[in-house]
Amino acid sequence: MDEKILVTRSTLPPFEEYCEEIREIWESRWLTNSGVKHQALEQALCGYLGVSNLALCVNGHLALECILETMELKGEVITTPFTFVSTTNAIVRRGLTPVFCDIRPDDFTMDPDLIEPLITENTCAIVPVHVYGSLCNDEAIEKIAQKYRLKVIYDAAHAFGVTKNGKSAATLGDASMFSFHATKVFNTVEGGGAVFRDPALYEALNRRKNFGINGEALVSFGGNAKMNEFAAAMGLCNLRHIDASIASRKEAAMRYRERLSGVPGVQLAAVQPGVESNYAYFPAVFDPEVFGCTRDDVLAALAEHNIAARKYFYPLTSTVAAFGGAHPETETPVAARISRSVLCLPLYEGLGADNADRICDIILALKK
Ligand code: T4K
Repeated sequence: MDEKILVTRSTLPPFEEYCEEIREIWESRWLTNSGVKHQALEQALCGYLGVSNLALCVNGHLALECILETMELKGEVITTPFTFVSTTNAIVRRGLTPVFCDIRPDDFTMDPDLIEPLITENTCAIVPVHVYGSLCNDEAIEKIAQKYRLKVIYDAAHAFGVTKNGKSAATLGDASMFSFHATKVFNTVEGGGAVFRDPALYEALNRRKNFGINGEALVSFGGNAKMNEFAAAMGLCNLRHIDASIASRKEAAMRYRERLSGVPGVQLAAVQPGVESNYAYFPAVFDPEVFGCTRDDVLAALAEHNIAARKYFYPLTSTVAAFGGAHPETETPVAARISRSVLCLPLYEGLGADNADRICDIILALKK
C-alpha cells in the first residue's frame, strides 16, 4: 500500500527550535494572558503582514466572532455560502442574519455584481471570504460598501501572506480575520488573528477577548478568546520558516497546474493578475459531462491509492437549516455547481512535485 497522503499536513519547526522557544515560558511560569511570546508574535506578524495592529486569538473562528462583536454590528450581513462552516456560524452566533450572495465562476470569491440587490435597510456589513487564498475583488466591494455605508470584514482564514500588487491582503476592508489552525499555511497549533483598519478597535477587541476586562475594571461584555504562550511560541518558530514553507507548497502547486491546466473538463482556480499566492489549497473542479467522471469518482479513485483529497466546501452553508432556514441551492447557482464538483487536492510543505505528479497520473487516467 502506498504511504497515506492527506489533504494537508501541519508545518512544524525543528523540534529543538521549539524547545528552545518555550524555555523562557518554563522559567517564568507565565503561560497565558498576553505574555512575552504573545506580544512578540503580535509584533512579528504586524511586520510580516504589513499592518499596524493584529490581535491574536485562540482560533480564527473566535477572532471573527470577536471582530463582529467589537464592531457592534446588528441586522443582516451579506456573505458567501461557499466557505467553511465557521464563517456562517460566526455570523449567526453573533445574532446576525446571513444573506447569501453567489460567487464568481473563475476564482470562487463573492461576485460583487450580485451584492447590491441583496442590500436592505437592515444590512450592516459584507463578510466575503478570500477562499483558498484567492483574493476577493476588494475594489468593487469597497465601492459598494462606501455607497451604502456598510462595513467590510474579510474572512482571510486562507489568505495569510497573500499580496496584490505588493499590498498585503491584511490591509483590505475594515477588518480581517486570519486562521492559524494546524491545517493552515502558517500555524500556531490553534490560533487566529484580527486586524482592524481603525486601530482603536484593536484595544476594544483585546477587552472582548479577555472577559471585557481592562486592568481590573470591567468595561464591556466579553468572553475568553486569548492565545496562550505555547501557541504563540509555535507561531514565532513557524514564522521564521514561512517563506521556505510557501516556496515548497508552490513547487507542488505549480506541478499540479502544469499537468492539469487545459485538460478538458478540469477547471483550476484562476490565476489572479498581480496576486502573489500563498498556495494554501489546490482546488480542481470536475465537469462530469466533459471529464467523463464526477468529483466523487475522482475522490474514490484517489482513496484507492491511499490519497485523501477533500470536498472543501460542500455542502453550501446556506443549505443548512440551523442557519435561520435552509436556502435552496438555486439561489446561488454558481456556488451550487462548484460545491458539487470541486475537490481540494493534497497540498502542504514537503508534498513535492513527485507526489503531485503521482496524484495527477491517477486523475488523468480517469479521463474518458
Ligand atoms: N473560515 C474559513 C474559510 C476556514 O477555512 C476556517 C477553518 C475558519 C474560518 C475557522 O478557522 P479556525 O477556527 O479553524 O482557526 C479543517 C480545519 O480544522 C479548519 O481550521 C479549516 N478552516 C477547515 C477548512 O479544515 P477539517 O474538519 O477538515 O480538519 P481535519 O481534522 O479533517 O484535518 C484535515 C487534514 O489536515 C487531516 O486529514 C490531516 C491534516 N491535519 C489535521 C490536524 C487537525 C494535520 O496535519 N494536523 C492536524 O493537527 O477542518
